[in-house]
Amino acid sequence: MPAKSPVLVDLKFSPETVAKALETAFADRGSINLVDPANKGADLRHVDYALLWKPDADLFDRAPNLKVIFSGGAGVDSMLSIAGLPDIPMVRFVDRSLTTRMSEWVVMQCLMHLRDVQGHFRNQRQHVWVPQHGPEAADVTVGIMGLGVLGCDAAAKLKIMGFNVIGWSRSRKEIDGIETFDAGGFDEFLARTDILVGLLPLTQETTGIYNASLFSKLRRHGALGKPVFINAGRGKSQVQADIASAIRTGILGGASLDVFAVEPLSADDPLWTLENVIITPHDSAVSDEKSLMRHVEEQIARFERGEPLQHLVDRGRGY
Ligand code: NDP
Ligand code: OXD
Repeated sequence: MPAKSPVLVDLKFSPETVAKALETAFADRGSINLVDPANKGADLRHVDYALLWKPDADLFDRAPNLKVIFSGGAGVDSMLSIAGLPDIPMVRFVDRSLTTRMSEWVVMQCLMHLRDVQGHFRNQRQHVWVPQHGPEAADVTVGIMGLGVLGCDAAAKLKIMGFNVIGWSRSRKEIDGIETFDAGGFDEFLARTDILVGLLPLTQETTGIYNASLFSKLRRHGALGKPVFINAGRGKSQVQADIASAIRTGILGGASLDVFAVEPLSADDPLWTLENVIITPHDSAVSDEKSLMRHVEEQIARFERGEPLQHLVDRGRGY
């Protein structure tokens, strides 16, 4: 039997992190850790499978015989924009742990705004005692844009916390206990939303979708007084100047942002210091490297058994 081709791994983790995860992965075929400077010039012509996150543009010239590409992340916008990307199947990362972490972040942000945690922090710093009597979750409607793997899980967990949850996606979804909308119902969806949660992939259609016009259509005078914007999808889907301006003018009462058009967010960006804006450094749901390797092993095993790959990227749709 011919030897199995090693898996090429080029991720944006440190060489040590990748080496550690590879210690227990791909035992039957081996791997090439391209993050390790010692392997920079490795011969990649015989490689069938590559696990990648934002690789160098010449990688596909160096590895011309790839059969499947595995994305190191759930979002594939940066992978799809690489020049010379071969026309072979691409599998994105779908994982229980990543999904769980994202839902933790989304639920936490919704609760932070519901219970005005920022206001309590301000009072605490000034040693002032101001009990608040805000609304309960059931008085607040969370509208989720993107009802995919992450949006659906977040919706279910927000429901458990008592929020009224509605959702919007390209194709209309049937989800128990959650009212759903498609493109035709966009304005109605926005008009009902107190807290908007963005869990969309970045595509041509979703670039700049979170903008001043959208913010102005969110429900005003709901239980929170002013609407709140939360985004953990992709930064280029939001117009950051519009977020800053909407916060300053009171169109938005707050925001939680995990993703930015340019990352890291520049130290002098006004978003850092705006009242009621919570910033996290794109760590709402970091891919766990061991889970990532396990997921690739499972998909390669399926592929080699002749079974269909799961979580395939649709290049036409862009996600
Ligand atoms: P999925 O592909 O499972 O879901 C995407 C959802 O977005 C689908 O419901 C899809 O609609 C909807 N959608 C896409 N385009 C449009 C559009 N033009 N109009 C309306 N709805 C649209 O993705 P995931 O849930 O797994 O992940 C979502 C995104 O989250 C990723 O692409 C990534 O950018 C981001 N992410 C961020 C992380 C972070 O750490 N901040 C971590 C992981 C992911 P339909 O169902 O009809 O196809
Ligand atoms: C992803 C991410 O897409 O971490 O997985 O942003």
